[in-house]
Parts: sequence; structure tokens; C-alpha cells
Amino acid sequence: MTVLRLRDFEIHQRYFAPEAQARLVDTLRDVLSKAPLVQPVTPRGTPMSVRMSAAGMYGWVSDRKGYRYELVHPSGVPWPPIPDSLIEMWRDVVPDARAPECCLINWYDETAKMGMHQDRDEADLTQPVVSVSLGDEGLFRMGNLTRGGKTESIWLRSGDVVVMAGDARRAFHGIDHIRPNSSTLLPKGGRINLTLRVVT
Ligand code: MD3
Ligand code: FE
Repeated sequence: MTVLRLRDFEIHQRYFAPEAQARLVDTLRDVLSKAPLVQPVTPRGTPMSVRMSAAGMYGWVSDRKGYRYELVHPSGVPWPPIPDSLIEMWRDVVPDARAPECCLINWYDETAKMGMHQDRDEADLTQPVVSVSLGDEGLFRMGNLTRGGKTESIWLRSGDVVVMAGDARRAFHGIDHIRPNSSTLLPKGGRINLTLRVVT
């Protein structure tokens, strides 16, 4: 495993070995059977290209009413618990952080992307966010504390873990596109990104 530092982003390349990735995908299938992926719409009603679900005490949702954290899936059922292997990974990479309260699940098909944005719906922005990439590679773009300016891009590969702490926690970021057929982890292809967050 290689740890790269780009500004305040810390990238643990191939943190999860292929067998651990496969076990994680099996666990996620279970989570998604209870809390299925949905295609969110922005408050203006535009469908996002990414499908989403969540695990943990809170899930992040977006619909005509706005962006927010909710205690239940849109179907009304509570979000399933965050898988143990993810809690263990969180303790390993951010030992001083509070326990994660949300594991957001983003699924990208070969055409999906995520525009540049900041994550600021959480109450305590001093707490880190940790992401796990699974399946096809995604081109991650890191920006600045305000919109615009120079950016840096890096391909996130299956098994990579990214820690956003310090200034990186409030930086603009996005996924430009994914590289189809770059991984055999997911039988139907695509990319899954998990982000662990402290919400309250
Ligand atoms: C930097 N997800 O869910 S992961 C998101 O690959 C999100 O699905 C992307 O941006 C994805 O909000 C990027 C890396 C990431 C996640 C959360 C961050 C970078 C971040 C929060 C703050 C700053
Ligand atoms: Fe984000």
C-alpha cells in the first residue's frame, strides 16, 4: 500500500486488498437489499447521475425539499448499520475522530459524474470525511476552499481510501468521469464510492 499526500488529502492506495474488496461488496449487497439505491433529484428537480443510499444513523438525501440528513431511507425504513470492516478502517486511518454516523453509498454507471461541490451539511466540519472506492476507476478532482482556481486530478482505483481532514475537508471536489471496464470487482461494472462522515 502507498500513502500519497496531495495538499491535505491523504490517499491510501489499495488499502483494501482484492479479497477484502470482494467481502465488502458482499456486505454492501445486504445493505442495499434493505436500503435500495435511489436516483436523487436536486432541489430544482434535476436528476443526479449518481444513485445513492446510505448506512448508519443518518443518510444524506436530496429531493425537491432540499439537501439534508435523514434518520430513514425514503421508503421509511431505518438505514442499516455501517459494516464493521468500514468502522475498523475508520479507526485505523482517523484514530482521533469521533465515530462515523453516516456511510453514504454512491453508485456510478459508466456515464455518471459528480460536479464540483463542497460537503457542508454536517454540523462539525473539524471532523474528517473518509472515502472508499470500489470497482471502476474514477477521476477525482481536488479544488480549493472557494470555487475556481487551479485543480489537481487523480484516478481513484478499487480499494483506495481517501482521508479528507484539515483544509481538505472544506475543499471543492468532484468526479469528472469513470473509466469503464477498468475493474472486474463488480459483475455489471460501474463504481461504488463510500463516504464515512460524522453528521452531528
Ligand atoms: C473532499 N463523493 O459523496 S469521494 C461525496 O467519489 C463525494 O463519490 C465523491 O464527493 C465520490 O460527497 C468523491 C472523495 C471525497 C469525499 C468527501 C469529501 C472528497 C471529499 C468531503 C470533503 C472534501
Ligand atoms: Fe463530496
